[in-house]
Amino acid sequence: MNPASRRSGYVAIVGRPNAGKSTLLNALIGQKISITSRRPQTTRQNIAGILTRLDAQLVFLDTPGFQTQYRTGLTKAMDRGFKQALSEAHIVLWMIDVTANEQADDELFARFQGIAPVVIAINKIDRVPNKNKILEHIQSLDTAYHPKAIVPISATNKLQLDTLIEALLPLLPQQEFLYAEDDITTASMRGLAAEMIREKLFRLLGQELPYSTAVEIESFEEKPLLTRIRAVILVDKAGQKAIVIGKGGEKLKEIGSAARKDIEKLTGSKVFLELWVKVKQSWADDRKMLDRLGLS
Ligand SMILES: Nc1nc2c(ncn2[C@@H]2O[C@H](COP(=O)(O)OP(=O)(O)OP(=O)(O)O)[C@@H](O)[C@H]2O)c(=O)[nH]1
Ligand SMILES: [Mg+2]
Repeated sequence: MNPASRRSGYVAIVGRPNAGKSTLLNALIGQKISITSRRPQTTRQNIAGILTRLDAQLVFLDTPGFQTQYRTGLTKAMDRGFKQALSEAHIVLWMIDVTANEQADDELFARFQGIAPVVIAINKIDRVPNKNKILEHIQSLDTAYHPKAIVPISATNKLQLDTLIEALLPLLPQQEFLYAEDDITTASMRGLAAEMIREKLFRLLGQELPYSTAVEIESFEEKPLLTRIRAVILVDKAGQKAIVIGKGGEKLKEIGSAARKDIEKLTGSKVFLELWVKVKQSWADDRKMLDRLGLS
């Protein structure tokens, strides 16, 4: 392929919390690099997933779900991540959950209108047996927002992902690839490990507790046969520490073992994961702590 005819660029995946943005990123890349859960606001920072084809490279930026209530330093940092991705975007990929009550979203659209071409992906179509309903959504979104394309997809079932990629390709600028052809992400293994642990907190802890937690990697030692990781789970209050540890340490064991399996897939080596729980009051408003977590 003549490099002069190559296309490449950034595609910011934006949408309301829980639309399926991170699930889509993983499906497109074919590997789990971004964490997902049934809870809204799982993603806290942008993560890039790189898809390289013979003549094109798409760099997808998964972003924190768009919200309007910014109370803590953490949620403000999440909004900055969203803005940062939009400032880099050559294309905005707007994901809409077809099962959500509100389809029209002028408030979100106003944030990226006019900055880059917009493609809408209507996600979770596997949950809508009535295809006419999907057609109606497409029509009303088309009339309201005039995007370059609207593609109904299912990120979990990997439906219509090729059609989505085909809709994005002609919108990329003609330029040399931005990353090496075999790169799949810009995130470090250390950062990904922290995220895999955080995902288990979102999936295995009840109620509001996951929102009070963060994960910091204290040490990360990568050897050919074994990766040794020591990580700290931060909680906001003393009472939460006991819940994360669980009776006889069972909960922490469950979290550690599930996270270890994911990290082993990423590193391709055996992983020894040591987990600790520490109380760090108001960490979500502590600038230094957010810095250390890469969230500022
Ligand atoms: N049925 C169905 N569920 C889906 C699909 N895509 C995502 N989900 C589910 O929707 C939930 C949210 O998915 P995420 O990928 O974490 O959503 P997100 O948009 O990244 O959410 P935030 O990071 O919180 O903004 C998870 O339980 C996914 O399994 C889909 O195509 N069909
Ligand atoms: Mg997400």
